[in-house]
Amino acid sequence: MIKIYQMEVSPYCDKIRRVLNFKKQTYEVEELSAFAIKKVASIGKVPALKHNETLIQDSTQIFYYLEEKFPEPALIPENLKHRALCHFFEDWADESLYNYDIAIHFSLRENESRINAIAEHEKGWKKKFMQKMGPTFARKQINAQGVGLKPREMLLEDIERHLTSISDYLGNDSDWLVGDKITLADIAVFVQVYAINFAPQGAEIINRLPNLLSWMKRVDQTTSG
Ligand SMILES: N[C@@H](CCC(=O)N[C@@H](CS)C(=O)NCC(=O)O)C(=O)O
Repeated sequence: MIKIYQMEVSPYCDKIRRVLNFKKQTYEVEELSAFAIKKVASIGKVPALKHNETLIQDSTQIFYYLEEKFPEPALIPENLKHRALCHFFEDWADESLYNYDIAIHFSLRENESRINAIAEHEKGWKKKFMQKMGPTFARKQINAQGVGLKPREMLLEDIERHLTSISDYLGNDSDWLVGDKITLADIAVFVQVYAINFAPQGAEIINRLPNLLSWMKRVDQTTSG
């Protein structure tokens, strides 16, 4: 039995759901209150995944565990250079792009109602607390990381540069980021771009990039449950 402990809105949880969908594995999800994550996951982050009696934390660790347990269809290329590129894409998506998802929603204060996607899973005072304080906590996180300190214009320029780079890298002749099959790289990058697309400024950029748009549709169709 596979169970994902998640917050639905988290791109890292989306990543793991999509990996399992692609591998045709059935799973349960348990939505965690932000206040309860530590009780399940010692590192204090979701996703965590339980497979039989084994608990794994961190989406990268979870991914490699799943790739080993359920090797077909593979999401890691055989070619070593492709494998390395896949790793670089995943790490860039997880460690860089993610911060732009948080920044576009919470540095740009007109988008901070995005917090409701998290708060709707809380009850009573926790819901009110999350609605009121969630944006402040998110800003604290990206300010400490650095992206949150960038002025609005610089932030949007950065995001445009990142998204345009994905689009240009794909060109109009590549279906996938690495090699000729879907890999972890596509899923890891897609979930972050998908999250950025919820902000109107992100959607406005994405909608100007036809190669990116058609790739997003392809990844979504291939990995939806
Ligand atoms: N490197 C981790 C990052 C996971 C992560 O940052 N998860 C966020 C949700 S998107 C989280 O659990 N935040 C809760 C918190 O920081 O309290 C992974 O790949 O799983």
